[in-house]
Amino acid sequence: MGTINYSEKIPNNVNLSENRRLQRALEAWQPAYIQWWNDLGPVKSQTQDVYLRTAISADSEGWAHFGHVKMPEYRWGIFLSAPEEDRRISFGDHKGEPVWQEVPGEYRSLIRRLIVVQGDTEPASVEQQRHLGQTCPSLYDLRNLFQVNVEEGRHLWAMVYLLHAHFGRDGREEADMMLERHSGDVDKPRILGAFNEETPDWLSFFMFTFFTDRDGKFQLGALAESSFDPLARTCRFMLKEEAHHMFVGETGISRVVRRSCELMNENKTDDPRKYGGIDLQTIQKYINFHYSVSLDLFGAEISTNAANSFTASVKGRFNEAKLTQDDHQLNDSTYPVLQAVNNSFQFVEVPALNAINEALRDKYSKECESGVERWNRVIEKHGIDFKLTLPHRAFHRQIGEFQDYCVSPDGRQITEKEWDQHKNDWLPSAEDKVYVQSLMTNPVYEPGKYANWVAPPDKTINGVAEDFEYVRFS
Ligand code: BYC
Ligand code: FE
Ligand code: FE
Repeated sequence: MGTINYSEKIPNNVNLSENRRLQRALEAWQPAYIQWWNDLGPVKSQTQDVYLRTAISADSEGWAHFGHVKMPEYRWGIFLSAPEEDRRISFGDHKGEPVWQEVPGEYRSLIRRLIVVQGDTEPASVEQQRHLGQTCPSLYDLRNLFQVNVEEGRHLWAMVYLLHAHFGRDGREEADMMLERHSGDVDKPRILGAFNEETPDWLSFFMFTFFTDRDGKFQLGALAESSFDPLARTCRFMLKEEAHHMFVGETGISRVVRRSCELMNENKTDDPRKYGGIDLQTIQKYINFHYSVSLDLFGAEISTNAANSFTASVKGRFNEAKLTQDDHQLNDSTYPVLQAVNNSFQFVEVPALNAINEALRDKYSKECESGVERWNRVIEKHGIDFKLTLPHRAFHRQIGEFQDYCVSPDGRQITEKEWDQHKNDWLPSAEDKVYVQSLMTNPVYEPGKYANWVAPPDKTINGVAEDFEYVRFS
């Protein structure tokens, strides 16, 4: 199962050559994908030779191989985690039954919709990040950007494989549409809000990989519990790659914070902007923005869609099979959901089935919280009196319970007038964005060198030397 066959046109570990029809259909989609990558993937990456990690086996050991790869020669493929023997459904109406190798007719459109939404985010993020290579703060960062981009491209392959293999003609049509919708397109936008926002600078990129890729982790974790086994196995493999994306975000922000603190201390100032750094207040505003748009990605707090997916045994909770606190059907349990009540917010117990999205969001928020604490330790270590925080969960929301409320970062319901007066104190203003981008007008291509606004990483990739040439230009 483990080894991936790279001698085929489409590398895979699903015995693609034994299913000629499917193989031909995917080989017909492949040129459209490559065309999309050339048109909307990383700009001017065609001549670059990048030190990338490539999957060689889907086993837990040895699935990654490091080496320089010419970007146009990168091989995207189809990799599923090994099947679990006699895997049983762990939740919902079908609990206890064997998992499904084919899609049950009654759940066809439900499952297809989830796969399409998941798949749509992957190429969207590549589109959002396509210009960043030209302003990279180092070769190390450039390499990480490309690593993330090629893997998101592969995640699209993962979903397209499922559509082609299990959904016939409408699956093929959905696969084609993945390359027709584009991030920020007025006529054919990407499906979910955050994926139509811009990622115009590296601070945004680090925020995106910390906050938005982490939504990916939790959504994939819920889909990895699915009774539709091919979906579960695909998501399990994707999750292994996700860890690195979030690492890029967490360490990226940490390095920006550290550099800002260094500039403040070296120059005895509380305004690192004077010395080409990013002030902690601006970092806070970026956190406020990216956290709030990422919270929206979990859907409405109270959702019958989510209840239906759970009851149908199609989308579970995070780590569903390992949860021990209930019967995995949630018929009688309740869950506290924050709601707007009389000018304030209060927790209200609602049927747990309807609060599946909110429960996932809560787990997500906890993890974000730990990241913020780690950044605060960096600030503390420099003896600076400043704390980064996550904004209140009702702040700046476009989806769900709070979408019609104006809320301050500390969770007060305010008037629209007050919101307008303060929004530039809470979210990145046009000036902040111009400033951040002004730091990043030129790329840093010299091995071992870093832009002034960001500290070098603590560790190199795969233990290489500090002045390693992660990217070569030809
Ligand atoms: N923007 O009942 P509700 C990743 C729609 S990220 C726009 O709450 P549900 C990645 C919703 O579609 C992970 N629309 O919905 C990260 C629904 O529309 P319909 C991506 C939104 O189904 C970085 C309606 O509002 N994967 O992998 O409970 C880089 C009613 O809402 C939004 C997934 O999301 C929004 N933010 O929950 C690369 C997993 N939120 O159907 C990659 C698959 C909601 O009534 N998707 N709506 O027309 C799902 O599980 C669900 O679709 C959602 C929504 C959790 C997103
Ligand atoms: Fe992804
Ligand atoms: Fe990701």
